[in-house]
Amino acid sequence: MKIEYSSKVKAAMDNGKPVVALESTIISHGFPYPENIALANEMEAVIEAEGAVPATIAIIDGVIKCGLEEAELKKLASSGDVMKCSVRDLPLVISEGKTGATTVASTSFIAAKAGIKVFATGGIGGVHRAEEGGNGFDISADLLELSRTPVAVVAAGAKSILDLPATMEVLESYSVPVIGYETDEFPAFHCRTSGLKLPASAGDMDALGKMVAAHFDMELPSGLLVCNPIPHENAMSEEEVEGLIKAAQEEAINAGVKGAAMTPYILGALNRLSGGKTSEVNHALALNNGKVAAKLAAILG
Ligand code: PSU
Ligand code: MN
Repeated sequence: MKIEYSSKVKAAMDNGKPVVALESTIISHGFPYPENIALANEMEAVIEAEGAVPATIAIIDGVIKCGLEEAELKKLASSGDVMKCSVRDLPLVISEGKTGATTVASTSFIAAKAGIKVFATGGIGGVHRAEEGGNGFDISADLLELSRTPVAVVAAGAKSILDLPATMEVLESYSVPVIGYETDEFPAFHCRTSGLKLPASAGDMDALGKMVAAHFDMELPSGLLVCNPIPHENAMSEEEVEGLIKAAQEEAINAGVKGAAMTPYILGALNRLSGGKTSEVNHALALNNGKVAAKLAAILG
C-alpha cells in the first residue's frame, strides 16, 4: 500500500518526533468553506504548539496522503466534489483517481499503516437511534475499525443524535477501551455529559499515557477511544442540544436523507438552526482534542 508523506511528516518520522493523525471529512463535510480551512490550519497550529507534528490524511487524485500541502488542503476544502470515504470506499476512490476525505474509520486504518498511534478528531460515528423518528438501522464503520486498528482516537464522545447507550455497548462488545480524560462520563460532543458512566477514566495526562501505553504494550488488536469533553466555557446544555437535534433530525427525515449523508446533513442543519453556535462549539472541541492528542503523542514517545 503506497502512502505519500508530506515533507514535514516524513521529517518528523525520520527524527522520531511525535505525530498526530487528523481526519479530513471534518474539513470537507463538517464545516463550510472557508471556515474549514481556518479550522484545519488552527488544528495544525495547536498540535505544533505542543511539539508534535500534525498529519492530515486524505486521498488526493487517487493517492493516499499523510500530511497535506497547502494546495491539497484547499482542494479538499473548497471542491464540492470530494467523496466522504470510510474504509470500504478507499479502493474505489484510489482506483478511479478521485479525491476523497477520510472518516474516523479510514483515517485510523491509514494512520496505523503509517505507524501513527494517536489521532485527533471531533466526534466519532456510532449506533444511530433505530426507533421510530430515528434514522433506521445504521451503525458507523468507525466502531468496527476501532475494534481492529490499534490507534488511540481522541474525540469529544459522540453526538446525542446517536443512540449513545447502544454505542457504548458495541464498544464494549468490540473490546475497545473507552477512557474519559478528566471525566468519568461519556461526553456527548456539544455537551460535557450524557448520564453514561465510563468504564475507565484518567485524572491527568500521566495516567492517560500509562493506560494507552499498557494497551499498546500488550499488542491488543483494538484501538482506544479517549473521551475529551468540550471545555466548560464552550459547552452547551443538554436541553438546548436536544431541541436542536430533534428539529434537525425531522428536517433530515423529511428531506429523505439516508446513510453516510446523514451526519453531514445534520451538522449543516444544526449550524443553521443554532445561528452558527454549533459550528463554534464543534470548532472549539476539535482544537481541544488536537491539544490533548499532541500531549498524548508526546508522552507515548
Ligand atoms: N461526527 C461529527 N462530525 C463529523 C463526523 C462525525 O460530529 O464530521 C464524521 C467523521 O468523519 C466520522 C463520520 O468518522 O462522520 C462518521 O460517519 P458515518 O456515521 O457515516 O460512519
Ligand atoms: Mn452508516
